[in-house]
Amino acid sequence: MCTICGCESAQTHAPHVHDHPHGEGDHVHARVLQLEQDILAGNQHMADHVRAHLASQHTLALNLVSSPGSGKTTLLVETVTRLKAQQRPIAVIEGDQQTSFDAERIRATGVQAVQINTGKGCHLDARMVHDALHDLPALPHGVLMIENVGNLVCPAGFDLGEHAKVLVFSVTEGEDKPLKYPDMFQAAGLILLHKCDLLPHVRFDVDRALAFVRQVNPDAPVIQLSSITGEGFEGWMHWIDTQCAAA
Ligand SMILES: Nc1nc2c(ncn2[C@@H]2O[C@H](COP(=O)(O)OP(=O)(O)OP(=O)(O)O)[C@@H](O)[C@H]2O)c(=O)[nH]1
Ligand SMILES: [Mg+2]
Repeated sequence: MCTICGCESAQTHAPHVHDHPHGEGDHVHARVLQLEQDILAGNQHMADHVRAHLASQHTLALNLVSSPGSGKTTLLVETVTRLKAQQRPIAVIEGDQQTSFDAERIRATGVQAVQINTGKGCHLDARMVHDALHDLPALPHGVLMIENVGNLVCPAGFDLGEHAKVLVFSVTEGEDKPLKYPDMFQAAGLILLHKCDLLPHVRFDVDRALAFVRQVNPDAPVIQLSSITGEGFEGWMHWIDTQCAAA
């Protein structure tokens, strides 16, 4: 169950509580709150375990989050191809509600990928990442890329044991997304302004978008890039290098 949007569990939705006799609503609320706290505590425990395991191997884990179709898989295909050429150990965990399309796109580059299908679920959780790691080789001094389910809300609240959330924000989404979905933008350690090759063709004011980003997250670096032209990849690969050195 998602503790943020309540998908897969209608019991978390407040309107049901109004059907109960006086006093019982409070009791239901308390139980729901307790359940949410237990789920998040369980996830945090598992995320800490994943993080410790990855740290023992000096493996950098990045959690790519975004709205659907912002270009995460295209970006990953380009990124893992470059990391592979540097002889860096690398693997990918792909999260989608359905299909193995994205894992197949990664495997076509010769890089190992595990596909997780969340069904009705709207995000990956740490248990899913933990279990997927059993199907991947160890990546000493390497990089584990995790592509989360396309969703700008719930993945913000779930630690997967990653070193950083990387938010892919494409110029086709409109400048206002940082203010509409502040939790996700606040949670990001890096923001990639993606599909910049489209800037001459779409109505998107980069300065306005960056000002909105700064309102909710003054610290995260922002890199403008395109997976089609390769613009900005130098900065992105350099950022990964510095994170690897820290890991
Ligand atoms: N112009 C342009 N198009 C891009 C770029 N990156 C990806 N696309 C296109 O954007 C669309 C979605 O790309 P995906 O990589 O599947 O996006 P995604 O975020 O992985 O999508 P989901 O996994 O479904 O959330 C495809 O048509 C890509 O060709 C880019 O840098 N520039
Ligand atoms: Mg994808």
